[in-house]
Amino acid sequence: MDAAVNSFDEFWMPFTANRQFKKAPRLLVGAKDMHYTSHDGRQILDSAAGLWCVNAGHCRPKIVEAIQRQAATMDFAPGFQMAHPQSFELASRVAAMLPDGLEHVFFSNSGSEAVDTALKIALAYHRVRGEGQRTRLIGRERGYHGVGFGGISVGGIGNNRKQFGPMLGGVDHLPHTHDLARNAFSRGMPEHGAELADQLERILALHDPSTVAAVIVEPLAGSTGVLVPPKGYLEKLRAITAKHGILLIFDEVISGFGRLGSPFATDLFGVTPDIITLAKGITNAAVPMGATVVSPAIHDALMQGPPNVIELFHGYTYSAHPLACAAALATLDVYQEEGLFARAAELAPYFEDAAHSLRGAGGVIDVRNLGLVAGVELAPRTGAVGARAYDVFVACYNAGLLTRVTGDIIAISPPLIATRQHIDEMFGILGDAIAAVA
Ligand code: PXG
Ligand code: PLP
Repeated sequence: MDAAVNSFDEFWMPFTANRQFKKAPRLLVGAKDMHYTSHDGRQILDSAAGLWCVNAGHCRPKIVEAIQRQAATMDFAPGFQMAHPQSFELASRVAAMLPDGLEHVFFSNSGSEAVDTALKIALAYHRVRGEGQRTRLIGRERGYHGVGFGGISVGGIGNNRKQFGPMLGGVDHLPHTHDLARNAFSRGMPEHGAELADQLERILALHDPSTVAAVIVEPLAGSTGVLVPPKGYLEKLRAITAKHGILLIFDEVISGFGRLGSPFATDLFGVTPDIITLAKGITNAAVPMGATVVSPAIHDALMQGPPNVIELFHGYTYSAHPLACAAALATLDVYQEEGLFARAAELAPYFEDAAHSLRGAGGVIDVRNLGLVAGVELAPRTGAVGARAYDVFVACYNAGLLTRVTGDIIAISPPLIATRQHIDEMFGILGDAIAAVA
């Protein structure tokens, strides 16, 4: 396997300590099903589904062939005042998978773009209905909604915001729901914290509800380190937003496509938002794609005015790119044919037990889980937040396991094709690494 690199200087790596990485690079050069091949020829078990996105496992032939076929048939078709058939087919398939009330699909190329699209649609919707004073957006502390200016504005991760000035005006944030004192070592949804949703009423009273366009949350927060919603919390957010005519946006970029053992988090929690954002698993990550799915009320409100006038002045060169559509259609076939969402649900109890076997390991202050996602939180080293988990990540990688680390939390979210043996191996290597690193 040729993994020679002439120079590491020019490529500015995303969300990476570039200088540290380039001194001891970790390169991946191949992938198949549950494993990567590293540049030094090792098999690396993928407990992160890449970056929470390769839900059907790597290089699945059906998806590979669909992309190859599409690339040879029609590489690109303009999407403005033009279209290609697969874009309509995919939108119908995605809408059919989602609960009633989420029916119209706007395509983009990433979760960040799906989020910016959702925020823009929310503002446009209120304006077209004569409620243009609804301009405020409410996110949540520790929320991750990508890296666009809209996404970091409603996002709640300090490091992702501090370098970039004032961002969007008129944004406020709900408190996060992480509560180790009351909820540590919860299995599934934590008992405590539903009342945190009532903070929304406080924020609305401050700004007046009539100025607020939308509330956006991840139903299960992934990137910040796996925060499972407290029992009753999302229902409260839904009730409060509905009461005040405010749109509720669920960012399901991670929680969608089977990660929680249901098609989407909205199914599992039985709470239907007005807008949902998707990306990652929609194409099994084989081609970048994002999607924003809206209710008929939002769509229909914007389909007004003279029919020859563009209804929404928004779109990306690569919206509904033919290769992404081909990859997505094949991916949805694989999910369906192999029953992968049900498989995730079946595996979830075994996965939960395996994750919680780390309770009591040195420095582990919490294990939390839902579906096929788990977060293992370590006590930070004094004065060096994140250093301990980073060392665990490197130790795991050297022992043949890819994990994902944020702060002092290790996230495990394997492809949904994982076997019990893979799960044993994942938590075995992770437990050893935690013990070794200390
Ligand atoms: N919303 C949510 C909920 C996400 O998790 C995005 C939006 C942005 O998607 P794009 O495709 O623009 O990256 C995400 C992405 C991690 C990690 O392990 C998480 C994400 C991306 C990269 C790393 O913390 N989530
Ligand atoms: N910048 C320039 C100069 C462009 O011409 C375009 C698109 O035509 C863009 C940015 C936006 O690119 P995209 O549509 O791929 O987001």
